[in-house]
Amino acid sequence: MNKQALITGVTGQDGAYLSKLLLEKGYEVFGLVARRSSDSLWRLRYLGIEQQIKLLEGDLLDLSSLIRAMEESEADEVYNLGAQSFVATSWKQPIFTAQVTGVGVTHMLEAIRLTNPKARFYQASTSEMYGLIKESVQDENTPFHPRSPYGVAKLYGHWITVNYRESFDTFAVGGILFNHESPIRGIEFVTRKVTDAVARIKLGKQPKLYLGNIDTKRDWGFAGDYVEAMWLMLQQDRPDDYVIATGKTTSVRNMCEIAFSYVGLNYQDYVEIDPALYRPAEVEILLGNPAKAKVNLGWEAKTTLEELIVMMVEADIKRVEKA
Ligand code: NAP
Ligand code: G4F
Repeated sequence: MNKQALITGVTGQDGAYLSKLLLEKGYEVFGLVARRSSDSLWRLRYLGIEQQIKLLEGDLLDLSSLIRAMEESEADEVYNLGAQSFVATSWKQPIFTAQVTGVGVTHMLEAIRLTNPKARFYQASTSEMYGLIKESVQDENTPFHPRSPYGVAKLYGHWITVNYRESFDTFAVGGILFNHESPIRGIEFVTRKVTDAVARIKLGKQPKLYLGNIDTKRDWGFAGDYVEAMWLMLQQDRPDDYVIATGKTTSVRNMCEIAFSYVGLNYQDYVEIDPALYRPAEVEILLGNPAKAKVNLGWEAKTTLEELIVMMVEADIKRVEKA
């Protein structure tokens, strides 16, 4: 019999790629969708799967809607990807971020405990929890020191996941994912902001690109690779936490160089620094060690940063040409 999966955050980047993967594996996929006044299904359409997802209305802030979603989906696996996920916004809306990104995790765990305690639970934890890094390469044993209200909320979400595993024997895992991107990444995140600008500049529709701190470094991978790791974590004999990363780090500056040079431009001619885009506290560098995932899950990143950026620039050129 086919398995059922419930995905919160199904309209986001990872929700769309994970839905596609699970559909390919024969799952019945239910997606929790928060009520929005404008279209939020464009990513599911982009991947050609909108009609195959069973959408359930609900919100991580509303426990009763999560209980109903658990009952209606009869989910064997729950992937909690829903969050206020943009770090910069978390200083402007710290309480909202704490509620959705932090306490929302407990709402989902409670809904599982009250309806189907045997359901397996994936929590979208993050490398942002390392923040002011304590080790030059971060793994599952590296201490955390979050640097944003988002990171703090995610740390709560991570520990409540561990706590339900230890308290109630919930099959609950925390995937500590480093930055991952794709052509359907939100435009506010730096990779997509850059690839979109490269397309517009190349096609004569935008003169400059304004960025904040371009000397920070991130361990960037492709979202399509990373959702495979989420699924693998829930197929193991016992629940555990895993770092998912490429093991390589690159500065925003170098990422710009890769993107602009792909269309024959020099980033230095177009990128301007806007101090207003600097963050109150910054995560200077992230670099993950995915060794445990390789050994236990047989997972490793397949797509290089260069391949990822080319994929994103090409998709943005097509979009801008069509617009
Ligand atoms: P995303 O594109 O920003 O998607 C976030 C999703 O959460 C959207 O579907 C959004 O719905 C939904 N959401 C927001 N508030 C909600 C609420 N109150 N109730 C229910 N759903 C709500 O994020 P992503 O990049 O796919 O990331 C997925 C998850 O992984 C997030 O939890 C993120 O924090 C975490 N993460 C991401 C990365 C990364 O590099 N991408 C790395 C580590 C961890 P709307 O579309 O309606 O707004
Ligand atoms: O693309 P970003 O906004 O991603 P950030 O802050 O690393 O967070 C992303 O990855 C986390 C995993 O580590 C996720 F948990 C989180 O949900 C999100 O998906 O910024 C990357 C870097 C930062 O250092 C930022 O200061 O780029 C720098 N940056 C420089 N100029 C900029 C800009 N970031 C953005 N968004 N916009 C700029 O103009």
